[in-house]
Amino acid sequence: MATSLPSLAYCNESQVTIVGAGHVGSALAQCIAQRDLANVVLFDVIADRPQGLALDLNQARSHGRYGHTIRGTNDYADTANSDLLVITAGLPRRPGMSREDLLTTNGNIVAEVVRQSLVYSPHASLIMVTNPLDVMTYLAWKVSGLPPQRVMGMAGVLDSARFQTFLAAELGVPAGDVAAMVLGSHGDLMVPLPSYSTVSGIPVTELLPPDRIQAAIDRTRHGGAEIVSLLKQGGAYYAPAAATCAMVESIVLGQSRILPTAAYLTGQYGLEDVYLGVPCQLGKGGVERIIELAALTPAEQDALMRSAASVKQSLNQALALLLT
Ligand code: TXD
Repeated sequence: MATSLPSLAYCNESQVTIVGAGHVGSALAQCIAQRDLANVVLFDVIADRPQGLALDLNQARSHGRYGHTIRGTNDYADTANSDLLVITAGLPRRPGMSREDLLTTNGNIVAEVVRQSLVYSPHASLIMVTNPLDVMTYLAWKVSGLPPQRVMGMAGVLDSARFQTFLAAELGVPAGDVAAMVLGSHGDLMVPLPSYSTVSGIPVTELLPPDRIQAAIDRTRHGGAEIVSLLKQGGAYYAPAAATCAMVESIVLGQSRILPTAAYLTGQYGLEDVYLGVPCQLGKGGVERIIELAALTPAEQDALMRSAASVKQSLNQALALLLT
């Protein structure tokens, strides 16, 4: 049984289903609710958990002014007619585990939840969050049969936020003044771009010595693992939820923001048939435009190639494992 309270008449009627009411899923529901972006359905296989979270979130509403509904359910039928599906279902990393260790387990979960959710919401777009991100996004796209513009992955917004945080700390400036850019895969081979990262329009390469930029890059690369090892159980969820919420907002409100997104490449950056983090314009139709940065250095372009090669290798491994 789904829990429900009525929405207010002024609200836009977009519906976002979050599949996986775990740490990231529930924090994302809260973020969407607090920004009053859309009606939210929280789905999970654990009996009663999403219903309990939805009740809790509904009771938090009395202190805010948001009027969309938040429902929790274990029945896919209650997710019907969603405009956007956010998939966070799967297992998170435990200390010492790589994202690739999650390949088969999460591959099977992702394939199942994508198929099931699309039965009830065939017109939805899809944001993948489950790790290993770039591989799971490709898998979700394959299983979905949707045009690639409607299937994308969240990682670059989070990795850029981490880079932004560490650059701000190095510079002693508010993190909000830093605009940072990280491309490539979600993992150790991500590609932070200092020359495309700025503080009030000034490239950080003009503000920090190379060794301090490198320190921020290294910490960004291991930003997820640093939190996993501190928490001992599970991984980061507040920043991942906030990053996903920025993508949800741009799509649901048709903002057409440019956000680093795992998108399907068809020749951009010399790469094809792979999902990889690149700057994209996100709007009502999903990925509206993929932006090719014209001034990558040869080292950055090489790093992007290495990143893509590693994603393709994991993808082939995943497809082989899932098909046996
Ligand atoms: O940048 C990024 N993309 C990421 C990715 C940042 C943070 C977390 N990242 C990955 O998201 C992480 O490695 C995991 O693969 C997912 C979810 O992380 P979370 O921390 O939220 O994991 P939880 O708390 O274990 O929640 C997962 C939920 C849990 O409630 C399970 O019961 C549910 O997923 N689950 C399912 N729901 C629906 N259907 C099925 N089959 C299912 N299997 C598990």
